[in-house]
Amino acid sequence: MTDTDLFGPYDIDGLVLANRIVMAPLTRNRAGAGLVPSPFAAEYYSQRASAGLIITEATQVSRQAQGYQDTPGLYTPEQIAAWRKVTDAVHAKGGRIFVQLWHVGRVSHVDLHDGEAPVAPSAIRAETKTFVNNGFADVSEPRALEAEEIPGIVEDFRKAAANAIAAGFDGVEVHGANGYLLDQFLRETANVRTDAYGGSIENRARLLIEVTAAVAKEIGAERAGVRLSPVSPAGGSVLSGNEQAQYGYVVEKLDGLGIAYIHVVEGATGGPRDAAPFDYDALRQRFRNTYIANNGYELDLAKSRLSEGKADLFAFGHHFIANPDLVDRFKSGVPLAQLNPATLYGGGAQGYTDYPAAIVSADA
Ligand code: 8OZ
Repeated sequence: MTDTDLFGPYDIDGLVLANRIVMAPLTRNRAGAGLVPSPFAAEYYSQRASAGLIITEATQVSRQAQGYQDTPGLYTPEQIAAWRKVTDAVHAKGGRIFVQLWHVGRVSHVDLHDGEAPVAPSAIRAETKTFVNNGFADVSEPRALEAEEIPGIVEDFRKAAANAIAAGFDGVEVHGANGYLLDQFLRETANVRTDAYGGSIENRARLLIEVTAAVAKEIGAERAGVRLSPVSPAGGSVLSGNEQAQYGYVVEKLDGLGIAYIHVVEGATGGPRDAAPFDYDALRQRFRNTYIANNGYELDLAKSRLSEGKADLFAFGHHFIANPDLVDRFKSGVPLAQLNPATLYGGGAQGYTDYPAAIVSADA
């Protein structure tokens, strides 16, 4: 579309979004028994349905994929049924919603896996913490995945993508960012494999590309996106200096798959945008479809980057927590509310569905 208004519609391969503002995926640790999305999730997401696109909190593709307590899954009939309530509520308000699918890999804890080690490309522990047993703990020592286990991981993503469609989602975002399994495979500092999944730029990208290809084949490339965070230290990621080449290759391959979008965390996730030098424009140039920009955006920066043609859509994370009506506030200039950090992770409705919309008069 040639329209470059942040508040105007945007068409991703036939899926029309009401505007170019995206709700970024946000982990809130409120899943219930059986890791079904919380009973409040339908209300929470539908309150935010005026976003052009909602991307859900990261959602496990399997039991092995879990790394934090009370994060939801999409691999059981109960989880599919509970997510259906969420997608119905969002669609009833005219919104669009993709589910973000993840496998955490080494960012996990033995207590979430009956005492067994989390899995990773290589047996290298991440320097990071997870939320487990109602507190923060160092992540556990992982074990390296056997080559024979890798097709099973691809299959878990494929099945979860099929489940996403059964649950009424408009599409799927593959979580390839923030130090989780697919990101771990991309980095020399986490992946020292000597098989087809390590040792070169092409080999390190293989799992992400295989997963994305399987998802795209299952649900249609036009319904699949991928999130990347080339230079973020999130999840204990350690940079090697070859990120520009590694991610350039990844994006070229994703372009070849014809997927709907890449969603790029620019800089350190939730931190400085200039955490490390990186040419994001070079990624945008290599990808013909939609580029979603994320991290540290405010309204002015989004408007200027849009007018410069640097991105198509802009994902806002923490602003959407305390401002369910973020799009209206941006349009009308109503000041943004600040979130309460104490209610970010875990708990119930408080700090989740009780942030009010600002009352904006019809002619504002
Ligand atoms: C914050 C807390 C736990 C998980 C990510 C899924 O960084 C997350 C996450 C964020 O992508």
